[in-house]
Amino acid sequence: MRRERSIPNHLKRQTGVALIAMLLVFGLVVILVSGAITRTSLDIKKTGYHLQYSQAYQYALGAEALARALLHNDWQEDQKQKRGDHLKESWAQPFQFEPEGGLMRVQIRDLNGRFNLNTLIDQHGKAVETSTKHFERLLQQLDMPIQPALSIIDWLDKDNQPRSSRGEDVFYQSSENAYRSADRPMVHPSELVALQAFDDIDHTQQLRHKITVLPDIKTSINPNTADRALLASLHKDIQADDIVQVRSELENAFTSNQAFLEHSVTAGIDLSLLNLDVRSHYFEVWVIAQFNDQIAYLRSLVYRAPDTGIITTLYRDQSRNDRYNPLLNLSIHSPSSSPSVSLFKGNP
Ligand SMILES: [Ca+2]
Ligand SMILES: [Ca+2]
Repeated sequence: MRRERSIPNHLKRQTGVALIAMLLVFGLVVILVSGAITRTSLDIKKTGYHLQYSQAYQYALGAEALARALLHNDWQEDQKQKRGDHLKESWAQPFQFEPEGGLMRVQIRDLNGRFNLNTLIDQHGKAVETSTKHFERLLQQLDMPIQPALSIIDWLDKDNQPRSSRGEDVFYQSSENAYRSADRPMVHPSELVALQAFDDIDHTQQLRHKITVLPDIKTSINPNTADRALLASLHKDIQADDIVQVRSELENAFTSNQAFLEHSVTAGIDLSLLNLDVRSHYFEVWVIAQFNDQIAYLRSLVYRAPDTGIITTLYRDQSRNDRYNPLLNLSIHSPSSSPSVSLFKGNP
């Protein structure tokens, strides 16, 4: 009888080692391939998000272009009808569009209806007394201390002589994170936080809703769009509530500077030192645009030239979570009642 030859032990061990090695290689290949698949899938997702965000941002830019067209058309109508700018005009109403796969919400704000902090200094970087007094009256209207006006002027003016205990380098360099005062016009309203003029952060936030900073130190205030507090700050004898009521009753508010200055609401009040104009030139365009899951935020500062109506975008800010974004807490009417595409007619 033939006996089967048994496999020698050393050969059995070698077969086992080869099997384990093969399994290890196979395992390694599986890990590498699954890693590559995961990375590729993440890359595809990332690219997808990026493309969606790009589309959302393009929608935001489209919304800004629409706002610019609206403002230019308004200028043309103002020229024809000899009127200024007021809050019942179509540019002042928030609106919403729903393009394919997305959503665009837009709100235009008139910045000539706010106090421009940069008007506190002149072209030589020196404080302007009329503006200082005006700003102090505004702070009083808002039940705030007036001392911070001096800190703000210290931040803006060219010299390094403190007008207040919270001003100039001597104050900012004693901070834990030392820095220096700007000594030039502000470029963003958030500088208000850096200059620490107010003890109470609520005052800083409250003031942000009332002020602006524009790249022009001689801007005017529009009595048709200024709010009650700003109107009341124009002069100690002015009755802001009367102005608000009268302008809301008039079809086109005050249609000229003369109409405002000769109206009974300003009778006997000398406003000649103030720079008032019922036509507005600086606007901010707030946009929230969505495409699929991605949302783009945009705040654009635009300038409308008074003689040509040509609109120039001066800067764009894409900050998310901006607490001053008016669109975040706003109910907006549907696209069916929003301005029509005829807006594009006559766009510069
Ligand atoms: Ca207008
Ligand atoms: Ca200074």
